[in-house]
Amino acid sequence: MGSRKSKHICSKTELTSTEIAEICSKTNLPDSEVHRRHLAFLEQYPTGLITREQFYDSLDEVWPESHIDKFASHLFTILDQDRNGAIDFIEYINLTHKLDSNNVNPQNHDETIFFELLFDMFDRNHNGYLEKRELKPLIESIYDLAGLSSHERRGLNSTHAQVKYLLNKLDKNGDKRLSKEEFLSEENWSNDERLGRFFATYYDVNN
Ligand SMILES: [Ca+2]
Ligand SMILES: [Ca+2]
Ligand SMILES: [Ca+2]
Repeated sequence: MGSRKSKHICSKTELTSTEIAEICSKTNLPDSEVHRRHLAFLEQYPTGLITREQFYDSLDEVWPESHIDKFASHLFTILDQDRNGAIDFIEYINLTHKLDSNNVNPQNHDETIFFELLFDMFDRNHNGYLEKRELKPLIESIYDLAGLSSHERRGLNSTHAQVKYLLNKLDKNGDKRLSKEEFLSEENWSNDERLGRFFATYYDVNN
């Protein structure tokens, strides 16, 4: 992981009318609501940008007992779509709106949207599949969030064993990678005690 410092810190406090129109069309929010959320965003982030450091701090507040660095780094990477080292309002609202509209909250156990987010976070080459090398950091991040010690990451719980198990259980068409459909299939998860336990690891952190 790179440094926590953002590369270019300037500011972005104004939205152009084109940007507002784009946000409205993407989120289906009326422009009055976009303005309201933008003002609230600026109140919290007066430069109009969330730096990497601020972002990590905000996750630290959500998961105070966890090692969030790797997870935060993955999440930051998918949010910072223009790769300028900071999250602006447009990048921010794309995600928060999606989360709001599905009423997602780890506490609500609304698994689908969270799993979808996980999928997008770890499909690093954006080919629509989770390959073995992408599943490894996914599992490590969940372990980090759960604060698992290295001692607890052995044997059946080793990353290697867990990747093998995930693929074995979820890869229904046998192409050695997980499509979004395979990854999100509720049937695959709910009937499997070990998978259930693995993701309970994540939920335990939040309860
Ligand atoms: Ca950005
Ligand atoms: Ca991929
Ligand atoms: Ca597959």
